[in-house]
Amino acid sequence: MGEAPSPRSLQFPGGFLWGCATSAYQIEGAVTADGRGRTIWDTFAHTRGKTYKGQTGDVATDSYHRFAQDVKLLKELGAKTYRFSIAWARILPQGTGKPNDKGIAYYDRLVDELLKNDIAPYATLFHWDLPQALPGGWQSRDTAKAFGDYAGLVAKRLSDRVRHFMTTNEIVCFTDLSYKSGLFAPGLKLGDGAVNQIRHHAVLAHGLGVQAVRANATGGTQVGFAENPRVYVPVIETPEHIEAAKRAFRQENAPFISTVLEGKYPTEYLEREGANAPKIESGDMDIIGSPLDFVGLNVYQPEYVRADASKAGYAVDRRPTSYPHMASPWLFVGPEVMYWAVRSVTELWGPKAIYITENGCSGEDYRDAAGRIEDTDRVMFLRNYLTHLHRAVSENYPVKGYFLWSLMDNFEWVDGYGKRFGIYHVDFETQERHPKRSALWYREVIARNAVG
Ligand code: PNW
Repeated sequence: MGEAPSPRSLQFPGGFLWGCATSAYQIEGAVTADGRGRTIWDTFAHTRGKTYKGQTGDVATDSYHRFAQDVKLLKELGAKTYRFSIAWARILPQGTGKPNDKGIAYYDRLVDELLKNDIAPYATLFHWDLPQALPGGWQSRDTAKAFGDYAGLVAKRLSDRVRHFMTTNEIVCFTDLSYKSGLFAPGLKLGDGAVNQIRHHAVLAHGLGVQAVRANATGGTQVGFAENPRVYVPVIETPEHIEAAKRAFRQENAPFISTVLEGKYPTEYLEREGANAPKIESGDMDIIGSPLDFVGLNVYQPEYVRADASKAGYAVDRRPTSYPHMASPWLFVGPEVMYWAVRSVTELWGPKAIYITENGCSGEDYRDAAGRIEDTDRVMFLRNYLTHLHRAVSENYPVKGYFLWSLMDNFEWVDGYGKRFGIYHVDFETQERHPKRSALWYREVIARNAVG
């Protein structure tokens, strides 16, 4: 009695891949260096009133110049892997056309530095920074085709060293948040028909990307995508609520992960959208449903669901106003979401492998007089989420690795530098990086391969 559970009881399997994640526009800066083309996020962030205090990714954490230092941070943690993204506009400044060798060279340097330090590179091909020059952006079907060509080019140049590619990051964010609510670049508010078509172009781009990576990569290269499905936690773990959670997961993510992993749009979605349903060309669904080597899940906040007598068979509960969240008001704390994300995807579609491609939280971190950053709220958050990931692993769900968002504080999109997600603190005046308590804690997790 009174004994704390031994960390050994929360041991992860040997070879579990611990890492951190970032994305290009959020960290690189150097937006005009070496021929990089303009992206829709450059334009958007420079448009008055779009981001917190008008902040932009012009400098960010200056990782274009400081990548070697960032790799040192990863090394200090003992990280086995690093998920970063490649800026399409560095590789193809106009989105299509002639490759920019200087842009590719940056990723050569980054990848070589990672490998020199025994850190496995996991590269996302598109994390929202769409080249501005592509006419119509994701409204155009040609953008999907352009993405496929870009993906093939990157695979050709990097797959001798990068063995894992993710096509897209969070399709719902660069479609719905960008073209429906207008919160993200390019900030449009289009109608349902247009939005469904944009979503179609996005899943098509993913599929073309998968095929292009396969066609151009050296053998053994794995390809998947990183999605942030809405995840449903059964209010009580009874068979009827568990069944409700599974149904909700498939229906509420219908045009995204469900369509990709089934290779067809769920009928209920097409019926619901009626005349607004996407126009599909012959062959599209086979491309969209291209088999994947792994599924990446970005896991943050839960939804609670219960069984219900309605036709759908489930009802999503409204969150009480007292429900706790982290510094970002949308980031509700619900560690069980980690387990249910993995279990729902496995039960619905049985992917070969799952990675948690993002998980982490914002906090109002500050350096005290002694220079310490005691982010005990983040440690609490991570410890609890990882405990539930451990449950998934110990029930033999095929989770192979975990990427903490984020390695360091960075440009948090519309929240600018106002929301800090890093386990390393960044002083944006001096670009100095300092470990927060959570970095020291994560280093222990990695060293012991266990949550403690
Ligand atoms: C993810 N939401 O975005 C992104 O992949 C990262 O680039 C980002 O920095 C990180 O999470 C933290 O926000 C999200 O509103 C953006 O639920 C919004 C939401 C979720 C994830």
